[in-house]
Amino acid sequence: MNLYNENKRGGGKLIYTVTLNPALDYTVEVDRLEEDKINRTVGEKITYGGKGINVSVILSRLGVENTALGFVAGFAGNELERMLKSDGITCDFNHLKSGNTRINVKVLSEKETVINARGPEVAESEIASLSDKIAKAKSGDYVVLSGSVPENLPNGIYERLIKKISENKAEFVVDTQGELLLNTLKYRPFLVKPNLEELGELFGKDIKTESEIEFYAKELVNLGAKNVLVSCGERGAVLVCENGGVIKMDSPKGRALNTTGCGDSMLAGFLAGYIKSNDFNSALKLGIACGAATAFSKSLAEKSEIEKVLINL
Ligand code: TA6
Repeated sequence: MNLYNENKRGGGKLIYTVTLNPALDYTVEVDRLEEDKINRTVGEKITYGGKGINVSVILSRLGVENTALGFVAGFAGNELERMLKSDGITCDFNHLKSGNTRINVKVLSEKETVINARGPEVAESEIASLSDKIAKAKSGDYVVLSGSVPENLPNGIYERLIKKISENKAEFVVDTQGELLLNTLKYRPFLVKPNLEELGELFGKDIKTESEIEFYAKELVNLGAKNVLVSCGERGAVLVCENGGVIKMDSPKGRALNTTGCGDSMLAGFLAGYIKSNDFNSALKLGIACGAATAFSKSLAEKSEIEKVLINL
């Protein structure tokens, strides 16, 4: 199945992902997590992480040429880059002079506990250098701004990068939360992808029903987003378009083994699908397939796993 135009150039469009605060994800499994106790693991793994990086990995596995940009630092940053390059991911990271790329911890037991670290300090000169790289994106290209930002960077950092992107008429996509996301809307992002919890947090609401999802997604369109993709885990996703169109798609049923990177996989699949077909329905279908395939896998889905899900959608 030709998931994606095998012509790597994707019709001449370039995609850059920007992960200002990437991570190594350290996932440990314990039978029953007990506080104030020594908990012994029954399983552990270290994977590359960070929202934009996960998008780059899935895009690459779909055969979509892209470059992963962002800040890496220290031994963790070097290892992150080594792991990505050994998996054939094209990276052009800025190596910071001090600090360490964060190591996020996920503890799997009867529940799932996630501890996301803050990340290294980033100097102004490094921001300028990254901004120059992003300036290469031209009309028809896409820049995906994804994830949290290191603590010392102002919440306006995304706006600063967006101004550079917009100068060259490239499109941009945002997957982050709170004020960081809201501040980008006036610049007309092609797509924003909050999950259900993030959408609710934006409006101080506990959003549950489909009509609430649709209502608040439309609020984001009214605030400037061209398209809003709300990822709803095993419930699937809702896409609200600037022309008023709404597309809802259920996620296929299956045994969920992993939640890390499902939203990032959905975003990557949607973008890959849209660039190939220029059609929101097929884009959403590929996005749903990627998100579900990652959920059904122990880590980010391989192309074969995505194909298996897609063929049954
Ligand atoms: O979406 C998955 C993931 O990228 C994990 O790899 C983990 O590193 C986390 O999200 C980072 O999210 P944050 O919002 O802190 O950038």
